[in-house]
Amino acid sequence: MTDIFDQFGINAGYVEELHTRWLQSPQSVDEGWRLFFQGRLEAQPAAPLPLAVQNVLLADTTSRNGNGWLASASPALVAPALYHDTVHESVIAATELQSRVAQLVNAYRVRGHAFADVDPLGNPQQAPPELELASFGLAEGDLDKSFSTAGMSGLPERATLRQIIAHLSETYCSSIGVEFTHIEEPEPRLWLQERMESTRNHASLDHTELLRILTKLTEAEIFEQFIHKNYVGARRFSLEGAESVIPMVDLLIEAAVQHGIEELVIGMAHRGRLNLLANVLGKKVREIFAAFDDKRPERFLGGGDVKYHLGYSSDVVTQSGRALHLSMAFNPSHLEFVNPVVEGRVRAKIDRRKRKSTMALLIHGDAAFMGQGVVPETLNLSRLEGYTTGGTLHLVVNNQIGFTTLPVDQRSTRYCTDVARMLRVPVFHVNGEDPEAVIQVTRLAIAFRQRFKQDVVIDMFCYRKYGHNEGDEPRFTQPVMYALIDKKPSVRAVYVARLVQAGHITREEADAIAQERRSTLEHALEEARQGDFNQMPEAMGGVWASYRGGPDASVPDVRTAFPKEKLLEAIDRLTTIPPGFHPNPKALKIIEQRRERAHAGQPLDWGTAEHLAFASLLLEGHGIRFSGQDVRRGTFSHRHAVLFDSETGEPYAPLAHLGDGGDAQANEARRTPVGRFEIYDSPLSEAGVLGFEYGYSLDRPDKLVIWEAQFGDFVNSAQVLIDQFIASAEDKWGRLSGLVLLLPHGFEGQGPEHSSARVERFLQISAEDNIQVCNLTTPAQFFHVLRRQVKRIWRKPLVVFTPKWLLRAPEAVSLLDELATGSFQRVIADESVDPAKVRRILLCCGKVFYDLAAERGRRKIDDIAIVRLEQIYPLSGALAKVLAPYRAGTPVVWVQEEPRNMGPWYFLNARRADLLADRHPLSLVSRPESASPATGSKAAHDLEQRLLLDQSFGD
Ligand SMILES: Cc1ncc(C[n+]2csc(CCOP(=O)(O)OP(=O)(O)O)c2C)c(N)n1
Ligand SMILES: [Mg+2]
Repeated sequence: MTDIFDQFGINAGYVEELHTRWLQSPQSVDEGWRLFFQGRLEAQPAAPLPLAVQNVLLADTTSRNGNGWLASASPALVAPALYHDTVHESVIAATELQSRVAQLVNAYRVRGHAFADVDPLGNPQQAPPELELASFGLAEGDLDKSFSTAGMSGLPERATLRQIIAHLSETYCSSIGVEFTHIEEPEPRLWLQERMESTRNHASLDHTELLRILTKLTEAEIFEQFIHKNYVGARRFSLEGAESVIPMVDLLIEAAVQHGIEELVIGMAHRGRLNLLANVLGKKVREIFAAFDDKRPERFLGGGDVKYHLGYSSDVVTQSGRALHLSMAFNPSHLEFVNPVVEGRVRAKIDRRKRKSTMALLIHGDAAFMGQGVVPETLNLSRLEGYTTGGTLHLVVNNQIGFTTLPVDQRSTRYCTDVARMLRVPVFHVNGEDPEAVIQVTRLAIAFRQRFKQDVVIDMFCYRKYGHNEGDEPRFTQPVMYALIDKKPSVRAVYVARLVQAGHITREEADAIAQERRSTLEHALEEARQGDFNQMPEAMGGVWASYRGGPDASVPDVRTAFPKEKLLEAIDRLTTIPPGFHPNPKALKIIEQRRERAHAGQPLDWGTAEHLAFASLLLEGHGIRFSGQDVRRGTFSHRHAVLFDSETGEPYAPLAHLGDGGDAQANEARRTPVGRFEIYDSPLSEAGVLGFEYGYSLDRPDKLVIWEAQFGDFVNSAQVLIDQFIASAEDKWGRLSGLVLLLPHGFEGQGPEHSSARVERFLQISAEDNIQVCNLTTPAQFFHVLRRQVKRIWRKPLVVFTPKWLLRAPEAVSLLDELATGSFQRVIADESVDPAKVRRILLCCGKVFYDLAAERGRRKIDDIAIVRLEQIYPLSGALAKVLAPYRAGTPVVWVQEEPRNMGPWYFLNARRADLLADRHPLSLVSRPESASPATGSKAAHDLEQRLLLDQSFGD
């Protein structure tokens, strides 16, 4: 049949699909198609289509056969063609009419959402010209003619056009508008279509379920009203106008459990957060009220967070009796940045517990979802091997306004969710004033996610009863919108009226539910006023129970050496290539050299030390997860953690095979299983990927989790993650992370953008021992610092400014013995000079050490010491100890390559007394102040470098 399909051009795939259907059941396709497949009809050019129909066709032709519109058009349209010859004229006429109906059916599927009644503030639905009969060459007179309903669900085999339209209109144009015909694969598209058409997109709900929706709506409304009355003018970011969120998430929990989900991680912003915490997660209301009362300032001096950013977790017992663990992620004000963090957490939970199923629920605002770049960065992770979490459920609380900004000024797209169309997943637009429709899309969404493991988006249209917060006046900017909102009865009131009218409940019953809720809140308020409930977030338990935060000095350092024979054994394994694998010869040479040098006792480079740090941790049972742009090979070609077969392109990661083969007895004898090694080249995203890895580290303190920037400067694309999460999470939320950031840094004449990872910024946010900041000079130090990060029970993010040319510099090397002994040195003393003779101490970190050492050698100087500050933060007594042998008063000169206003200078100078124990004067050698980190001229760079050295050694 190939030739026959080919004549349909871009629709060939679709016709093939129809043919398969016809083979299975001839009646399942239109008569025209039956005749065609029987060979009794030929496809020929058709008359031009009415303009509106062509528009519909154009509206969704995103894929070869992904066009829902065409899904039941007859050959006449698909070719496009008309039929004649062997069949009678009247069959042609009937076929043609049927095909026009088919066009109409598909127009509803493709475009119905544009005319759905989803906006509680909107005008009544207009008759859409695109869906009018005339657009399809149909007329009033055809309404009562009978047509085949093949390909539709929920109707008898034949129905009148009138019935068909009523069915479609209810399914696609009432309180739910669905975008789904852009999904490319036929299976999910048809799956959804069948489910929606067979139910006319209505949830079937029994009396108990209706009452539950009402109860949840009531709880939502009364909660807001109660706070409004008792805490006048206080910010709570009311959910009023969007109360359906509460029954929605409540139902989601029930449905999730039925689908076998055991844990839900929720990321959301301010709007309605307190309401959800109280009415879904079961946070004690008295604690929320106590936070409004804010009576214990002494507990929060300089720390903690506002109440609507706090996280929470609980076990909720569902109606089925099964429990679901719910975690609401701590969240900064910066909208949407919590998304990748939640995804990373979910991935970590999935990785940790294998069989158990965890899902992310991200609740967004309409303005933020469309406006923030981290949204597509996160969406883009959803189907990537290293980052997928099996599908996220997105709920956009679309109150049709930002702070004061309306959609017309917010976006160039039709919907605030259009950014999610890039994933080709279903987007449900739903009227938030119709809670039952919200329930219907929620059920569809979770069933879809479970079945197809993809993201799903619910765009819940609603409104915002007050201003951005309760003290804000929305009528300055939206007088007309708010005149409309002021007149609206509440979502609950609308629902009560509907239930009463349908005879499901009486008004008295509805009032009783509200009254009961009010009394509960009254009681909680009394409790709050009598007890002591305004607490800092709870200390961490569970997987975090054996780890510590707090001051550096409160947790001992650890030995990080690893036995030499085991290192040699590891390097042998790492350099053993499986039979039949053809590595790139250059890469092979690099890794073979690693083995040879290690065995010969020759110095090892950075890449080797890194591999050995990883291997040693894996052998001790620790997992490693490493991601960033091009990290598998390494931007500077120094890593080669993954080799690629020269013939097949297949990857092979030796570190992931450390436990393979070998002596079976030895493997057996090994008490701890070898840890899992994962390394992923990430998308070209900083905020999204760093957020993901940070989130991952929150749930896997046992693992070494690393993110590497391509060049260090790119880290500022993820500044929000650094300021709002990595640096401050312990202070605000009591949450720890052992994440490692590797940031290539160093002035090598490559220009303004490839020199500086902005050391100064990290140091500015260094306080309370919140992070560790290191700029190292040897591979051994790198080995030990990576191992320390896992072996020590102290969990703090570690920022390592990593080298570029030092990766290959013959002087920046370490012996295997240095890995097999000792531990990380925060400061490296200068043992090459006699302290008694020293007249000046140069203090530095990172690469400039080698420039200084070389210059000192050239000048044959023996009375200037060079001391390396390997860990710049937290500062410790280590420097004072190293300086102790020098005479008090010996000048210390901080030498940095960075301009004066960058690098560690300002930070260190401000702490000079502590740093030098008041024994030495401190001065600076650096590049002059500069607005950009480095020059674009290599020659100018060299000149500057020379001046730096002259100043360091000159008198
Ligand atoms: C990144 C960022 N920029 C600006 C703000 C300030 N801000 C807080 S809420 C808000 C409006 C958000 O609108 P939307 O996303 O629609 O949520 P809504 O408040 O309407 O629920 C703005 C601009 C912020 N929190 N985060
Ligand atoms: Mg909004």
